[in-house]
Amino acid sequence: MARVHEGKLDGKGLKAALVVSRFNSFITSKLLEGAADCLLRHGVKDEDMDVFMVPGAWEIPATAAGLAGSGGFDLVICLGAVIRGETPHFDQVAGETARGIGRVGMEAKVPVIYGIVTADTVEQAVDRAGAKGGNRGFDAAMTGLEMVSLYRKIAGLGKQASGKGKP
Ligand code: INI
Repeated sequence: MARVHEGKLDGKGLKAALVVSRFNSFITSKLLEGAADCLLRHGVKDEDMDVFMVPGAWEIPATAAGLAGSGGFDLVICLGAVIRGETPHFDQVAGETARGIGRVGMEAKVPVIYGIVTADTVEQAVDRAGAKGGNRGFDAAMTGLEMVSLYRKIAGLGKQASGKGKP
């Protein structure tokens, strides 16, 4: 039987950085509430969460890169909202933000989580920020907790394979 490896949802002792855009703050403030709620419920201490506000989604990837490489955090959660109805250059902002966060995540040693709401209308965005469709911030934080745990398991397997860890 194959071995299955999965992360646990345990935030005890974790330090989390949350990068939050002020653009569409009526949405992003709800995403932040959802993410913080999730982290607190899973054992992350309030004093171990740091929130970094940026002007817009465009600024999120570079900020996340700095935080992920700082060595001060176990995970980085990116929260923003890009709404097509309000954004003539929706595709550029949404596309580059997604690509940027993805690239930062590939290069980082800690999980960098994509918690950006992209929506055609304000109503859709509101739905995804805690109204009808759940809260994308909460979901992003859950993903972050799981991935921290999985990365640690993978690192443990690596040490074991190279003979540096416990058998
Ligand atoms: N930033 C967002 O986070 N969401 C948007 O919908 C948005 N719109 O509509 O343009 C937006 N623009 C600002 C952008 O992210 C940068 O802050 C700005 O271009 C300065 O670099």
